[in-house]
Amino acid sequence: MKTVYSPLHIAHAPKMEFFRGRTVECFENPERALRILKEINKRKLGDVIVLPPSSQSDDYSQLLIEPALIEPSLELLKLINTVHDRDYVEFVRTIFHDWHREVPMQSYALPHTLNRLGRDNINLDNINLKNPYAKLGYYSFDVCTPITAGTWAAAISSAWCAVRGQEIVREEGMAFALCRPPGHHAHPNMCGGYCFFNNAAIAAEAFHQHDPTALIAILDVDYHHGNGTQAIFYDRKDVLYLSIHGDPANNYPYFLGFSDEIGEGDAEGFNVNFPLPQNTQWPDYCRTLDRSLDLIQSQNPGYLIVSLGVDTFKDDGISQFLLESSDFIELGKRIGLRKWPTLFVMEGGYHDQIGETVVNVLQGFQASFCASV
Ligand code: SP5
Ligand code: ZN
Repeated sequence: MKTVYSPLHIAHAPKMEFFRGRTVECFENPERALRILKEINKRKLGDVIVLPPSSQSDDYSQLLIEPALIEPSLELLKLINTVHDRDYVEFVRTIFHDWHREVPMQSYALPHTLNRLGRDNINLDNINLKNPYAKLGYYSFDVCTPITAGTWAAAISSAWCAVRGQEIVREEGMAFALCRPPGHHAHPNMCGGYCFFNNAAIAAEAFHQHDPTALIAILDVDYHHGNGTQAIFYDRKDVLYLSIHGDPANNYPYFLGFSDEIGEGDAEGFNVNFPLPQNTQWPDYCRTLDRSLDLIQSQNPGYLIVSLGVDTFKDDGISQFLLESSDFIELGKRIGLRKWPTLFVMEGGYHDQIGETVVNVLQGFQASFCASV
């Protein structure tokens, strides 16, 4: 299986996030993607396609010093704009610059006041979006998603990996987009959960543009509910979203991911949540996985996108499922058995075996996907 990767993710490396009321080092760090890349090469998963940083320049070192220089191609920007509001995209592009003028000593921007006041009948004309604190609070839904000078460059190249992966899936039936930062928590107009652009949703829109009649299924196996992906496709019956995750009653993101969220209007039934209790092990997980795959099968999908988080691993730093490393091989195999053209999009996973567990999924998939029946 081919991997799509961009080294520009390294430009996004914030120092701190809030955890249990304290500041700690970010769980979501460049090391994660570097570990996965290393394991892909070690186990010879397949070619790694390294995206050039931009249409203007091939010089990574300069872009890492001056990451704001990166400009997405018009094609990529258009795709991002099908999922995200234009003013939000502009916010991601410019907020660090605004913040830096206000707080020059602080290397990352974080909101302190979130947009909760008068939420539904707010008079937008009164809000001063030129104020960086107002702007940060307006476009964020949590305070664990710091923005740095390199965040825009990294977020753009992460989305690009997903779009390029999507092209490979249409040609070859499978691909792995090694996206970083992750995407599934990002809403049309809000960042959160370490996510800025919803890479899986952007890939889904790209599939849709090339093949408007095909049903696209998104199976989200990250430990956390993909609130962003759910929100983006909640009224769409051409995109079936299913998520298996830690019960939001006691887990991030707390306010979405319950089983009675089923989609709206004629898209009822096209959003499916499977919240599972903490300490869930493979036998229960696997039953839910097979149920999800059967549900997808019943809709005869044209493409599958897997939002691949491996924070379901037993030693993950922020999660409470108990999957073993070998369970990830089985997870991949069960998906591959279905033989749908499949794009894997990297999401979460915060432990030392992130490389091993990710490649286990991908090699498991490949083994059953390529096996003749
Ligand atoms: C992409 C992704 O996996 N994002 C996850 C964002 C989670 N951020 C908040 C983490 C809060 C963890 N709560 C820990 C409870 C410990 N018992
Ligand atoms: Zn997660």
